[in-house]
Amino acid sequence: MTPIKNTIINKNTTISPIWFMRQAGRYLPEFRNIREKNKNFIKLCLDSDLASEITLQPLNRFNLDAAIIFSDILMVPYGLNQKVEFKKNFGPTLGNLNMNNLSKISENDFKKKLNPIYKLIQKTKLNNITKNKDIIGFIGAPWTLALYMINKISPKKNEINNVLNDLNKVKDLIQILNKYLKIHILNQVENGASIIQIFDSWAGLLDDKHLNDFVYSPTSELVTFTKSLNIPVICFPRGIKNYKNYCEEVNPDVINIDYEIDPHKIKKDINICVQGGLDPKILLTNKENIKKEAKKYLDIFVDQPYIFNLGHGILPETNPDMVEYLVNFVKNY
Ligand code: 1CP
Repeated sequence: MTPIKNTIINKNTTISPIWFMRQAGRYLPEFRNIREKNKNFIKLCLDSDLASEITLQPLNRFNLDAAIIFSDILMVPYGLNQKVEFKKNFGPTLGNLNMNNLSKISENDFKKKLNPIYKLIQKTKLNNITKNKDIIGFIGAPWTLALYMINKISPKKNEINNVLNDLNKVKDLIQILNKYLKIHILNQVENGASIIQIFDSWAGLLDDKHLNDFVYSPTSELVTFTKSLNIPVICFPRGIKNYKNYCEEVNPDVINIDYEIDPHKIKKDINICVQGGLDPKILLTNKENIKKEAKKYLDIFVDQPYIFNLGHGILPETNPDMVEYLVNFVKNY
C-alpha cells in the first residue's frame, strides 16, 4: 500500500506523507524552460509526453509521496467546446458560454478532446519513479467551474454579482457539468489515477444560502461516485467558513484545509484525515520559520491521519531549495 493510502485507509498516524499543490509549476526552472518554448498552455496540457515530463519534475528533485498530473481544472470547459486561453500575467480567459450547444455535446467527443490527459496518466504510471506512490487526478468542483465558465475570467478580477443574478443558469450548468465531471473522473481512474482531488477554489465566495445547491449537493454526488470506484477522494473547499458542515454534508475521505483556518479548530471539529494548511508564503521566509510552522501542523495532527501539504498552491517565486528543506524536515520528523 502507498504511504498516502496507508494514512487514508488504514488511518496510520506514525508518518505524515507529503506532496504539494502546484508542485509542478513555475517555481521550478525546468518547468519554466519547457513553458518558455510552449506558449500555448492548453496545447502544453494536451502534449502527453511533455505533460508527463512536467508531472515527474518535482519527483525527480524531492522525496514526495505523490505525483499530481500536470493539467488544469479548465480543461473540462475546453472539452465542452468553450474557448479557454491563458494570457500571460492575467490568467485564464474563456469564450462565450453557449448553454444550447453544451447540452448537445457527445460523451465521445468530450473524451476524444481530453484523451491526451488520459495518455499522460498512463505514461506517468509506467515510469519507475511513481512506484509505490500515488498518482493524483483531479477536477474542479462544479461551482468553481461554473463560475469561470459564466464569468469568463478569474473572479479575482471582478465582482461576481452578474453570475449570481441568474441562479437557474448556475444550477443548470452545474447539473450538466456533473455528468461530464463523472466521465472525467472515471477516465482518469481507468488510466491510472489512484486518488482524486476536487478543487473548489471559489467555495469561499458563496453565502451560506447557496452552499447546499452549489457546493454540498453536487460535490457529494461526485464524492459518492468516486468512492464507488474504490478510489479515495480529497476535497478542497478553499475559503469555506465551516469545514465541519462541509465534511458532514459532502463526506470526503480527506479534507484539505486552507491557510486561513485555525488548525486547532479543525482538530477539535473534524476527525477524518486532514491534508494541508501551511501558508505557501511561509516558503518565502527562512528555514527556521519553515521548520517552526511545519512543526506546528505536524504536532497538532500528531494523533490524527494527516497528509502534509500547503493551504494553497506553491507560489511561483518560491525557492526550490526551501521546498527541499521542508520535504526533508517532514520526512525526518
Ligand atoms: O505557466 C503558467 O502560466 C501556468 C500556470 C499554471 C499551472 C502550472 C496554471 C494556469 N495551471 C497550472 C497547473 C495546475 N492547475 C495544476 C497542476 C498540477 C500541480 O498542482 O502541480 C492544478 C492541480 C491546477 C488546478 C487549478 N487551475 C485550480 C485549482 C487550484 C487552485 O489553484 O486554486 C484553478 C483555480 C485553476 C485555474 C488556473 N489555471 C492557471 C491559473 C493561473 C489559474 C488560476 C487563475 C485564477 O487565479 O483565477
